[in-house]
Amino acid sequence: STEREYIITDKKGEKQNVGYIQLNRRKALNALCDGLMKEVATALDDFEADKDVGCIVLTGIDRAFAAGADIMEMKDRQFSEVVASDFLTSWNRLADCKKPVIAAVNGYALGGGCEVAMMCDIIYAGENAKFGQPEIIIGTIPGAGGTQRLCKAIGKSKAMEMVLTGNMINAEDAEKAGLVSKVFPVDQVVNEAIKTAEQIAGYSKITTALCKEAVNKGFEMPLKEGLHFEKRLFHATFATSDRKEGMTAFAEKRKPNFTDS
Ligand code: CO8
Repeated sequence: STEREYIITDKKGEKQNVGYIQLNRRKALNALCDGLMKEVATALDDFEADKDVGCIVLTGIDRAFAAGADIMEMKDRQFSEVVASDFLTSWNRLADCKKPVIAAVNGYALGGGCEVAMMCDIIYAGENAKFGQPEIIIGTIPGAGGTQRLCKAIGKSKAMEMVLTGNMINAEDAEKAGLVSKVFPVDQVVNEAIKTAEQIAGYSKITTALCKEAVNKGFEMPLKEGLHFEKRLFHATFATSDRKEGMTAFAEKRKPNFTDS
């Protein structure tokens, strides 16, 4: 594994086909400072370029996935500065990742931490996880999806309650609301995420990328357009060898041998 200043990266799974990123800024409960997000972006670049990696797991430490944007770094900034530098827009690197990303969340996922989890494709949570958008408490509002992705994930009333009160919800409620797909004991979340990631990484990487793109586009399009886009991507799979191989293998009652082409 490679230890950088704020993160640890590694490759996991029996076939070493899972990219692993651990946020590791323990002293500040993984507050997402500029340096940390830059390291995450670099790690994503590396894993996207790595032909063996088929899925990525993003996790934190037991106490915190991430306690938000770095308040110390933000507190003295002015409007003119944040606008001119398009402050925190680089975080979109995660949402734009073509390979599937699973967030394995233990402890606090607050503010930007909750938003980073929501930029991932699947969220697994440990029993101690706490999700919240507490920006209102410090005089600002969510700026990376907390008023948008959260609403789409759990509906308006629950999302409004969270962003207007700043109150946290626990893992069980997050699962009930549909924010996370599964809850596990704290010491098992990462392994479970890696297991699912290995399963996903076993499929054709072209197909998983198209599948992810179809789901995500649906959030941005009217249903009719989304269905059209989906249909075209479905048609596009017929231009791949992996589609032919997958269906042929089924007919021949054998395992497919995908070549990502
Ligand atoms: N930023 C910087 N430092 C932090 C942060 C943070 N978000 N959260 C915790 N820390 C630091 C603390 O300052 C403390 O440092 P030190 O030991 O040097 O005093 C250390 O981490 C441990 O924290 P606590 O002592 O507070 O630990 P507790 O167990 O008492 O409390 C909490 C844990 C509840 C998580 C508490 O730390 C807390 O409330 N943190 C702030 C949570 C928060 O408000 N997050 C939202 C930040 S705003 C945001 O994310 C806006 C996103 C906008 C994105 C826009 C993108 C375009």
